[in-house]
Amino acid sequence: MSDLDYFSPMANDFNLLTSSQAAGLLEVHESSVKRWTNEGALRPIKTKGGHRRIALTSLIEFARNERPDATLLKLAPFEADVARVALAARERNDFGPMAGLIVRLCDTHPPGYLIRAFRYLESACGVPLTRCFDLGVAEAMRRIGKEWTEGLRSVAREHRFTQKILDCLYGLRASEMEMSIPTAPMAVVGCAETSYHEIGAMFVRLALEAAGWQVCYLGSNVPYAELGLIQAELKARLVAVSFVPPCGNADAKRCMATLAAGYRPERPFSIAMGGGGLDPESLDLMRKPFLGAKVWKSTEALQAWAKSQIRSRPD
Ligand code: B12
Repeated sequence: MSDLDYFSPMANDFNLLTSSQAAGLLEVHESSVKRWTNEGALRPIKTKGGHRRIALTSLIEFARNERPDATLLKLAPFEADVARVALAARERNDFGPMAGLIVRLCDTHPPGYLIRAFRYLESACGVPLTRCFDLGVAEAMRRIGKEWTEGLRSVAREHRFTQKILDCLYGLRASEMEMSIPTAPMAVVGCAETSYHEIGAMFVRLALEAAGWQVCYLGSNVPYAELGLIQAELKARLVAVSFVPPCGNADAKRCMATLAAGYRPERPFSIAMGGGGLDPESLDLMRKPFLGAKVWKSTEALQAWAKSQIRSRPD
C-alpha cells in the first residue's frame, strides 16, 4: 500500500474530513492542512473514489501533539462529538446530533462544557448562537419533556437538566452582555402570565442583547398590565413575550388587548411574540395601536430584525 491507507466511503459520516473541514475545526487556513499532509505530519486516507480525506481521530491526535492550543481540544473528552455536531449543523442544517450532545453533556457534566461548546460552534464553525438555541436547545428540551411524559426521567432529573441549561444561558450572557450602550434601544422581555417556562424568554434576552439592544428582563409569569407599565416607564421600543404550552393563542390575545388598553402613543412600541404554544396561522394579530405586532418563528429571525433596527437608527 502507498503512504495513503484505503477506507470505505460508507464509514464517512464526518469521520473522514476534507482539508477544508479539517482546517475549519482547527481554525487554521486550508493551506496549513495541505502543508501538514504533504509533510506527512497529518496522514490522509484515500477513499475508494480516490479522494484524500483526513480521519477525525487522526486530526484530533495531530492537534494534541502539534496544536495543543486549538480550541477544539478544550472540549475534551468531547472533541470528536463536538466536531461532528458542528459539521452536521453547518453543512446539513441537522441539529439532531447537537440536541443529543446537549442532553448527554447536561446529564453528566457541569454547564461550563456546554458554554464552551456553544462558543466554539459560533466562533470557529460559524453556527450562530441563536440557531443553536432555536434548533439545538429547544429540541433537547422537547426530548427531556418526552422522557418525562413517558416516565423515563424523574422530575428531579428534568429540573437538574433545565437548571443546567439556565446556568449555561446565564454564563453565555455574563461574558459580554453587561456593556450595553445607554443610547441603545430598549426591549422589555418576559414570559406570559402564569408561565414558568423561562428558557424561551432567556433566548430572546440573549439574542436582543447580542444585537446591541438594552434589555429589561422580567423572567417568568409577568402580569400583562405590568409589562405595559414598565414599557412606558422605560420608553421601550419593543415588548417581547414567550408563550410556551400550556399558554397559547388565547393568552397572546389577552396580552395584546391589555397592552393596547394601556398604550401611550407618545411612547410607541412593537410587540414580538413567540414560543411553541402559539399557532400563528389562527392568531388574529392586533396591529393597532402598536408600531408592529408579530409572531416570530425563531429567536434568530427576531435577532436579524433587531440588528436591522440598530443599523437604521439615526446617530
Ligand atoms: C422545562 C419544562 C418545565 C419547567 C420549566 C422551568 C423553567 N425555569 O423554564 C417546569 C418544571 C417549571 C415546568 C412546569 C410545567 N410544565 Co413544563 N415543560 C418543560 C419542558 C421540558 C421544556 C420547556 C422549554 O423550555 N422549552 C423550550 C421552549 C422555549 O421551546 P419553544 O416553546 O418551542 O420555543 C422556541 C421558539 O418558539 C422560541 N421562543 C420561545 N419564546 C419566544 C418568544 C419570542 C418573542 C421569540 C422571538 C421566540 C421565542 O424559542 C424556542 C427556540 O426557538 C417542556 C417540554 C417541551 N416539549 O417543550 C415541558 C412542557 C412545556 N410542560 C408542560 C406542562 C404540562 C407543565 C406543567 C403544567 C406541569 C405541571 N403539572 O405542573 C407546569 C406548568 C408551569 C407553568 N405554569 O408554566 C407540557 C405542556 C403540555 C401542554 N401542551 O399543555 C410540556 C410540553 C411537557 C409535556 N410533554 O407534557 N415545565
